[in-house]
Amino acid sequence: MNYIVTQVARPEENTVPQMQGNGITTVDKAMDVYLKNAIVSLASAKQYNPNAVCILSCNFDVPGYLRTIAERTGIQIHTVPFRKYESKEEFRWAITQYKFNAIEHVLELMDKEDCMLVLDSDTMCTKKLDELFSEAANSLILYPTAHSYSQEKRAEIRYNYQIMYHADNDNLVHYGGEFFAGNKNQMQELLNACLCVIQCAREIEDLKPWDDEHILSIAVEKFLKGYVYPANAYIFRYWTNQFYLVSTNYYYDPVCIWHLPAEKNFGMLVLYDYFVKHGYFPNVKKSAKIVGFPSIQYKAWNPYRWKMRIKNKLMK
Ligand SMILES: [Mn+2]
Repeated sequence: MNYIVTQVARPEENTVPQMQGNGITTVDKAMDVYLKNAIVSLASAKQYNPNAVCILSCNFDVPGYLRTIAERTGIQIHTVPFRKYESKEEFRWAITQYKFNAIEHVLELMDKEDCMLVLDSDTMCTKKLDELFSEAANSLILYPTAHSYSQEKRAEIRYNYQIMYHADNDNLVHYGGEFFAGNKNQMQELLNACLCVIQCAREIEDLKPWDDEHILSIAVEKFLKGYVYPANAYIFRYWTNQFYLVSTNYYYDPVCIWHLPAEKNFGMLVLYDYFVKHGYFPNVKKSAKIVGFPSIQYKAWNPYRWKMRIKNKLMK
């Protein structure tokens, strides 16, 4: 059995930068957006993987109308409290630690041969996940970000790693928190390693604010180095706002999961409305337009290249 898991935790205050403004005035409104995102994530996964068990883990009561849509789609909503894996509440991304509670809960439901895929709520699945689960049956798969040595967040993780474990060097892979996949044993080992790192982090006062990506990256470096395979063939983090970091890999050599952090309150809601109206999601090309991806059209005649193209033609 394959489990696909997404989680939404309710904070005291809404501190996520991409959720400021745009009509999001209360935590309730922010939770509505997150839940609609989570329904897109799991309903799209269910569309292509009807046999997978899709679980939405929440630490609060889901409003009735969203619960109805989720359950009609075959998404199970599980209430899981948020305590054991908490970060410090004043940290801006502390709420993302909740995914460890969700993982612990789903591990209890799994048999030995089952696999788990854990996703952020702001993701969309566009293909069958058979290959991903074949790989996850043998190995832990995590998403290495493309951040260089001094990139701000990676540098903070390196700093915390040094303070916590005084390692020979501070090099480590910065793993994204939007994707975890593996079989039951591997996910349990990863969770145990993460809990060790969390307990260590809680005891040190002067760490940089830490979240799931700190914990995960440090846990792998310290305890699971060499056991992790990269998820880059399966997921990509697309920044579809002014920081326009995108790719045509939604179409060519396509990844099966789109992570859309800048679309939480935009394209993801358009996809949600489309799904509620039609009962299925638009095809890849239309979905790509909705979330603001670049065209797949190759521009053969750009002004910097035309001379070479004419020359090459004449040489034939
Ligand atoms: Mn995300």
